[in-house]
Amino acid sequence: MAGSRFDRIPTVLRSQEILNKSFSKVAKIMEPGARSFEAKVKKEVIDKISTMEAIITSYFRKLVKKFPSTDELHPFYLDLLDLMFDVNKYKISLSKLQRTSENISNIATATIKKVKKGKTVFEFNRLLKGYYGRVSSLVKDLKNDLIFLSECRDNMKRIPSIDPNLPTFIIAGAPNVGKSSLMQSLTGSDVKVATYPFTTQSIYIGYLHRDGIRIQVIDTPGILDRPVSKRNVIERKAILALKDIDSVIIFIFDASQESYYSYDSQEKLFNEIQSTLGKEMIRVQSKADISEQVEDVFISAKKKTGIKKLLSIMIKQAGNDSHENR
Ligand SMILES: Nc1nc2c(ncn2[C@@H]2O[C@H](COP(=O)(O)OP(=O)(O)OP(=O)(O)O)[C@@H](O)[C@H]2O)c(=O)[nH]1
Ligand SMILES: [Mg+2]
Repeated sequence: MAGSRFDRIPTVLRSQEILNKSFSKVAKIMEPGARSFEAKVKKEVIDKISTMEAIITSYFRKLVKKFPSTDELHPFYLDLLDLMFDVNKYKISLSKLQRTSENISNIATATIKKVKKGKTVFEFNRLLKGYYGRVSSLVKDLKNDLIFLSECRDNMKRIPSIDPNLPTFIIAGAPNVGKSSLMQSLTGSDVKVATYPFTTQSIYIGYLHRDGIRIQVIDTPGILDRPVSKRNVIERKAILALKDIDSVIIFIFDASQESYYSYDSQEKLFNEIQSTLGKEMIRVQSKADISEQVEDVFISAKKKTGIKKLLSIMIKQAGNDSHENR
């Protein structure tokens, strides 16, 4: 399976787990003897307050940092996330984590100040208890946000890792026309498999390097092989997210006897994909070894003919794209 670009998001603990973790750390704190019993307890209490603060705030800061901010996400990912969960709620939950983390720091600082001024063990313990109470309730207030973010993470990990900034070619065409065979000829073994959200399909993401350019090729079996209008709403939206990726479609026609689909119906699919995705399309005819030529670009993945011509078209296209991006 291909790693998702969201693989680095850490596990989201539950409120109670966060508290248990920090309480068990804090319980181990023991200061060596000091001038007096009061001085020893004072040191321990201060240590407990700042240790608890450090554990919890560093965890929340890590979450806030590792969950991608929606402002930085490419529209392709944002569109898919939007289908998976409430993106606004996601933003709010993350900012609550941020705010709680700041609150805990402030409370810790204020409490430590009071402890420093305090005199009696009774006072220290009362302040510590008060601090624990406030921190616990702040963390418990995040219960639903943490559960929600954990679900977001599970969903995000299922998104295939497509690099929207690379020159990209998406292979489309009716079933069995030779999409995967062409992919194999173009990219060799540098291919990752991923499931595409809301479809039962896998997509294959491959790379090739030519003239210092890295090119991404995506094979979409079962995704762009029948009219998008025949999909249910959510499947259609998931497929339409591909629109966000600046790409060119390599559309494969099969005119051989093997083909299950008439040339006419393949032409219809071509038009349908062109109008739904609104992308530039390269017409490629496959299985040259067993077909009569119809299209200009005529390849055989089996006999490795015509691939060079297609590659040069792709490289030219990719070169143009990277010029525009400069
Ligand atoms: N003779 C010949 N057969 C080919 C060629 N390319 C593919 N095939 C055959 O056509 C069949 C389908 O090839 P695939 O590459 O799996 O086609 P696909 O479009 O990926 O199929 P789906 O993913 O099922 O839609 C296989 O039996 C291939 O061996 C070719 O250039 N020449
Ligand atoms: Mg295939």
